[in-house]
Amino acid sequence: MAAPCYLGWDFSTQQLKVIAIDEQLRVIYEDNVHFDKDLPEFKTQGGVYIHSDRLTVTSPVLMWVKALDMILEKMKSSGFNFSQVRAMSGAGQQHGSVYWKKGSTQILKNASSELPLHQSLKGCFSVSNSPIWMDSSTASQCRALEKALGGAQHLASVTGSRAYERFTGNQIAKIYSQNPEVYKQTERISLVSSFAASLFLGAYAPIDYSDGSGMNLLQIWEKAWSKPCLDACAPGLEERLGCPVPSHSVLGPISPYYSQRYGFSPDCKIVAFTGDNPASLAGMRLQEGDIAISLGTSDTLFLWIQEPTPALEGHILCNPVDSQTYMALLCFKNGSLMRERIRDDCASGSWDEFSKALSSTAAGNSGNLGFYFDVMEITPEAVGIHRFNRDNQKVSRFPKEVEIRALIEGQFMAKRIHAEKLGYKVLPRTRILATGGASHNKKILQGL
Ligand code: 5FX
Repeated sequence: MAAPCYLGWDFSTQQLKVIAIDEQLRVIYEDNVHFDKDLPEFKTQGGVYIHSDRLTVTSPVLMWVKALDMILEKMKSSGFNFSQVRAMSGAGQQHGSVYWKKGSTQILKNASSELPLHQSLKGCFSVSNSPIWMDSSTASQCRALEKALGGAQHLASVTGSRAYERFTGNQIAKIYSQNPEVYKQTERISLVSSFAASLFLGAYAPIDYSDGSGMNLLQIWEKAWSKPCLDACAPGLEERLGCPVPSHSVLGPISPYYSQRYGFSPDCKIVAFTGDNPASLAGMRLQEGDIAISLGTSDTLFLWIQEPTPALEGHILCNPVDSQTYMALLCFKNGSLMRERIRDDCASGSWDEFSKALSSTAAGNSGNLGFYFDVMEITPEAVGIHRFNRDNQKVSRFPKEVEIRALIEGQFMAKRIHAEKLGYKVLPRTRILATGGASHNKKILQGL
């Protein structure tokens, strides 16, 4: 009998990825389908459509289904042995939503193994372009939700976050208010993660607590939908969302479609899918007290937290590994783009020179401090460059090496301060795990 293995899927913004691991957690197979490159017929850029208002951002839901067909065919032709897969789970970009038309559950269940899945499912979606996390077109729905809940802080205390434009409740409210007919035809609303799990399950998969915390709809303490939030967004929403479940729930066996078409064992188990950030927390094996920092285009910081205090900045999500605890998530837009800009202005575009400047200045930067936001920041909502000298006076410029240290120290102090506002306490055993492009720079890591 073939050695058991486990599949992990990642339905992310730009691509669909899959890995297979064996029982020693060794990666034995990896593949991906890049939406722009491999599915050019959908004409996405970076996997998305940015609409003419510059605020609305969507992705075609059938592109995700077709990507799954394509990656499974690639695995098949490379000789991957599907029968050895014991279980699978996965991650999806957070906040995005999928709208299933009335009657789709039957089509999902009875899809013919003679056809690729996207052909069977092509009539299943009442909204063909799914709103995703990059969307910021729901400002009025956000204000209405905060008002209905008695203010931003109260909404944060209930759901873990004040109203955010990308959060799914506000997206659903927009669809309902702009197109009540479409909403009426919708029998189920999935997150990208639970939508992906549904494709494998051949039935609507429940939303998990962690990804469900990114909707402005779930009471993170009780782990049940908040009635006032649901009512503020759209009528009849509870029945369209189904009951949320712990993120590690085993949902059931794989749909017969996959056994017939690809040779999966009918016993292969589908474990609930979750959001990409909660999945990273699980994958990096974070423990209480640890902080993970992903230094990418934007910087994301997430931590395991026991006693969170939801605030007006940042998000508290249910912890995907341990339903009794929480994770804090902070998103900073001015990450690598800002570091690269200062590197270009102050270090002739060279990371070496940038690192040398950090070495030549002392921690604390002799009291000089700066905040650097080229684009409107998420945490905090602020823009512009603000420099202060040791006497706390605003100044218009710093010497180059002072500027470089001010940027790095400012970015990392902000992460700590915002994390502490959410209830995080730095402990002697705190580990900081860094990932993403800029984590290769040792001098930047020393700034941590
Ligand atoms: C988190 O709140 C986000 O919006 C992003 O990190 C998405 O999850 C990216 F997929």
